[in-house]
Amino acid sequence: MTTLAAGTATTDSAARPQPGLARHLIDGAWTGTPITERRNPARPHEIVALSPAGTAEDADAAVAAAVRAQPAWAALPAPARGAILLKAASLLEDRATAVAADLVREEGKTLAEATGEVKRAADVLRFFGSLGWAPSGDVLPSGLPGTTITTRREPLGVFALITPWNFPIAIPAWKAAPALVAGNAVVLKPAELTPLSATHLARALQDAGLPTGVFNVVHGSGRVVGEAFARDERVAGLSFTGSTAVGLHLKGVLDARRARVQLEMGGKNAVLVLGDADPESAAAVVAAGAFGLTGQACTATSRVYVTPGVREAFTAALVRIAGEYAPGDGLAGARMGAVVSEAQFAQDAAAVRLAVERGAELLAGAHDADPTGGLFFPPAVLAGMAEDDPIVTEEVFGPVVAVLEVPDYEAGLAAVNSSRYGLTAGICTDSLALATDFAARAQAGVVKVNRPTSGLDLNAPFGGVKDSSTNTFREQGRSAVEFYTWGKTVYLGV
Ligand code: UN1
Repeated sequence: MTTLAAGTATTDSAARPQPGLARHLIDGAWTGTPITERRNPARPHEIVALSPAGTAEDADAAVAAAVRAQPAWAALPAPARGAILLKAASLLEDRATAVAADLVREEGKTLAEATGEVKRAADVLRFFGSLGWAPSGDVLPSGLPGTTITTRREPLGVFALITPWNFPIAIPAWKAAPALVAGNAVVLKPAELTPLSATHLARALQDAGLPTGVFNVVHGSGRVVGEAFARDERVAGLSFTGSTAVGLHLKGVLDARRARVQLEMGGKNAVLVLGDADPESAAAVVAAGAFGLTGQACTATSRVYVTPGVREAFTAALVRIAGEYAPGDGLAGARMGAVVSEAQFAQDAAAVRLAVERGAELLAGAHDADPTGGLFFPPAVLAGMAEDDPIVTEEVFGPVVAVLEVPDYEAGLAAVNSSRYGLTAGICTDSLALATDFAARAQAGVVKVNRPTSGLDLNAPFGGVKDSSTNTFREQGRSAVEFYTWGKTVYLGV
C-alpha cells in the first residue's frame, strides 16, 4: 500500500504538492484514518501531511505485534539482522531527494540540513547494520581448570521509542537501529508535527525485508500513545527525546515498574569565548551552533560568555553574521529555515520580548516578527542581561542567543556550569591547556573545543548530565547498544 502521495516527491518549490498520507504501521499493515493536518511552517496555506490520531487500542495492538515478532527476529543470526538495516540504508539514500523535501515541508529546516539529516539516518542504519558482524562479547580466562568465560549481550524484548520533531528521521533511526540489530522489536511514536519522515523510515525498513511486526509505528499524542507505551508491562524499555518535563514524567512511570528508560531532554548550552580566540572564527562557531537548524536543537548554543578583551570584536562579528542567517522557505534556498510551529514562534518571540522588558539590549533580531506569511524568526542576539535572567537560564528552543561578559576563564567556567542542564558545552580558545582543563571540568555530556555545540558524529557517544539526560545510557556509537541489551556471563566447562 502506498502511504505517501507521489506528489510529495517533487522538489519544485513552486508546485503545491498533495499532502502526504501517514498511517500507523502495525503488524505489517498500514492502518488508521489520516485526519490530523500538518501545515508547512514556511507556507501556512499548504497542508503537507495527514496522519491518524492513535488510540490506546492502536498502541496495544502495536505492542502485541512486536511481542509476537520479537523471538523469531532475535533468533536470526546477527549478520542477517544487520543486512536488513544495510539494505534500508541504501533504500533511504535512493529516496533521499523525496524524503528530504518532505522533511523540509513538515519541519521547516533548510534543504541542505534536511538532506544532511536523511544521509545521516542512512549512515546510522549502516553503522548499526555493520555491527551485526562485530564482536559482541569478550572471552576471558577462568581461574577454574578447563573453563572459559564468555560475555554476551541479550536483547530485552520490546522497546518503545518516543521521538521529537526537530530531527524527525535521524533520531528515530538512531534509536531504532541499535535496538533492532541487537534483536529487539520496536514500537515508535513519532512527533505529531512530523509524521512523514518517520513513515519514510518505516517504509525503508519494510521494503528492506524487516519481518512483519518487528518495527511498528503509531502516530498520535504523547498523552495517549506515549502514555500507553510507557505503562505497558510488555514494553521492556523506553527511549525518549523531548522536553525535560515530559521526560521526567515518563521516567516516573517506567521507574515504578522497573523498566529501562533513556531520556534526552533539554539543554541550555553555553560557549566560553576567551581573549586568545580569533573573534571572527569564534562568532562563526557560535552562530552555527545558535542559528543552524533554526536554533531548534537540544544541542544548540543559547548562552555565550566572553572575556573583556575580545567581547567587543566578538559581539560585532556575531551580530553581523546573525544578519546573514535570513530566515525563509527551506525549499527556496533560505540560509535559515522556518520555526516549526506557531506555538514555538510565540515562545521564541515572548522569550526575546521578556528579556528586552527586563533590560536586555537586542543587538540583532526582533521580538515582533510577523508569522503570517511563514514562521520566519530572524536570529536574535541579546546582551546586557543579568546572569539569572530567564533568557540565560531557560531553554527557548529557537535562534536566540544571550551574550554575557565574564572577567576571566574561571568565572566563565563557573557560569557555564551554573545551569540546571548539562548537555553540550563549548570553548573557543587557542590555549591547549585551558581547552584541556575545560574538557575535564565542564559539566556536560559533550564538550566541543572550537566547534559548534550542535552537530554530532554518529559513531560517538551522546548524552548529557543533570536535567538534560538520564545520565545512565548513551545514544549513538557502539555504546548505544548497551541500553537495548542486558549482559550475561557464561562459564563454559568442557
Ligand atoms: C545534533 O546536534 O546533531 O534533539 C543532534 C536534539 C538532540 C540531537 C542533536 N537529541 O536536538
